[in-house]
Amino acid sequence: MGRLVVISNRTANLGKNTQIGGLAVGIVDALRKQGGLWAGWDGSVVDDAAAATTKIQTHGNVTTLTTALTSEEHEKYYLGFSNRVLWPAFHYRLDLMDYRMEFADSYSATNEKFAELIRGHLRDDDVIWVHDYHLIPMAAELRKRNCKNKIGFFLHIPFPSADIFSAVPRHEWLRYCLLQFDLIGFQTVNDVHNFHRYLKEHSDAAIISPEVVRVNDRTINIGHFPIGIDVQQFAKASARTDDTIELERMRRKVLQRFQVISADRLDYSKGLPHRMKAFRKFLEICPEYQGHADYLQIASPSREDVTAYSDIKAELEQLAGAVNGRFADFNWAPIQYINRNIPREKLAPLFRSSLVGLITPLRDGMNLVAKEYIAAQDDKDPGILILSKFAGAAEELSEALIVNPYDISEVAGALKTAVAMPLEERQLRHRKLLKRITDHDAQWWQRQYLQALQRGDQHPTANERVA
Ligand code: GDG
Repeated sequence: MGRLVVISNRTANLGKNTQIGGLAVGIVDALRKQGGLWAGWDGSVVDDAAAATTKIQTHGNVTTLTTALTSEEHEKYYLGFSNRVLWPAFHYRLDLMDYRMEFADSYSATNEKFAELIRGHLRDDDVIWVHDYHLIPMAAELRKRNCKNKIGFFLHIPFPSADIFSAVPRHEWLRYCLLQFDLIGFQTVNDVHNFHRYLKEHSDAAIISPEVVRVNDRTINIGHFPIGIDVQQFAKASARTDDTIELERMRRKVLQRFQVISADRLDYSKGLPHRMKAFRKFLEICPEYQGHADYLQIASPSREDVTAYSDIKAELEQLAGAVNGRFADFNWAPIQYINRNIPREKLAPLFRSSLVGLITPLRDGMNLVAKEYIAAQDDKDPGILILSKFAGAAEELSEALIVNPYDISEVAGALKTAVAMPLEERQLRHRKLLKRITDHDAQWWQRQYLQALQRGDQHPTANERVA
């Protein structure tokens, strides 16, 4: 078997003592097993192309190949086409899409630059796995450079409905690029359906089966591969004692209080204002919980150079202030809002000490926080997950309280149900959820994907795979 080559917008730091989290877990695991190369942007921005040096670092059997973006690429490829066009559109926010021709041109040119850099490091038997919406043209660019390797793509964010995707300027070109991959992996069955429907309505691709599409002389495999987490690692981290969190937990116990927790990147797709309004509604309809319910919202800063992100930040600050102003007492404030990145080793025990995980994005490819919240629970006294039906995770996590995040009253009602839920019911739901995320963890995800990519045409049906 050849090496695995992963290409993603950012790479993780593989140096010693770094805590790897989120989607990097599965990727690192696959790279270490198979040995290989991880290529992407090093996170730095330089004034001009001459200053963008390539860095090659080796950690055991994994090499990272990274380079800088120029300020123009950062502005147009990264903030522009990736995060002002594709991100909002794929999250159903055409109103926030800000298309400019130079964004698309830079997106294409930057993919070309990465392909050119990576091509020189490829071997004939490498298997290439490209990640996410920043790099849709990567296979097309590599094919232009005579690369005949198996190339797979995995989309971490939702694939929107056909109408929405067809509203993205240059969607025909994006479709052409997607169809240069050998395997296109999505998070959910719903994403696969959306992609099929788009192909049926907007292309002459022949849909041979739910998993196989043919265009001209190319056969492309399609599948859904719900991403998972490292359940054991997260559970272990959650059980570690953290003095300040433990003290807070005991204080709440004495005062008969409980905590509701949310942790997200501060992104408009995560539905944070709707969530705060739902918590406010909960305090209105259940006045008996005033003085007893603590809502902790951790919102780590994200893409602050994009206007839509600074707008949502201001909206949240205003909302948290208004709710606290209305309900707080001298010894209690309902909302604790943290707009900072919290160390990973604190997140897990915070999840464990919270009675409710309130995860209600307006749209999300998967949502790893929902799975992390489950992994962190104490099975003797587990908390309850309230989950948006528009998170990809809702397809798997049906024992959560599934809600429509746009319906503030429904979410407030789910909070009421959650906090009053008997222990036996919480345990029953938790057992089922924990089993599901353990069966479908990060390793399972990368194995399923890579097996499908390596097998080519004959990969099993989605139902067989998930069974
Ligand atoms: C994209 C897709 C898909 C959050 N706050 C802090 C922190 N986090 C960590 C969480 C989790 C990760 O960041 C967020 O992952 P999500 O999946 O929830 O969301 P996105 O960042 O939008 O990820 C998403 C994912 O890709 C994977 O395919 O599920 O749908 O949008 O791991 O714990 N980590 C630390 N401090 C924080 O304050 N350390």
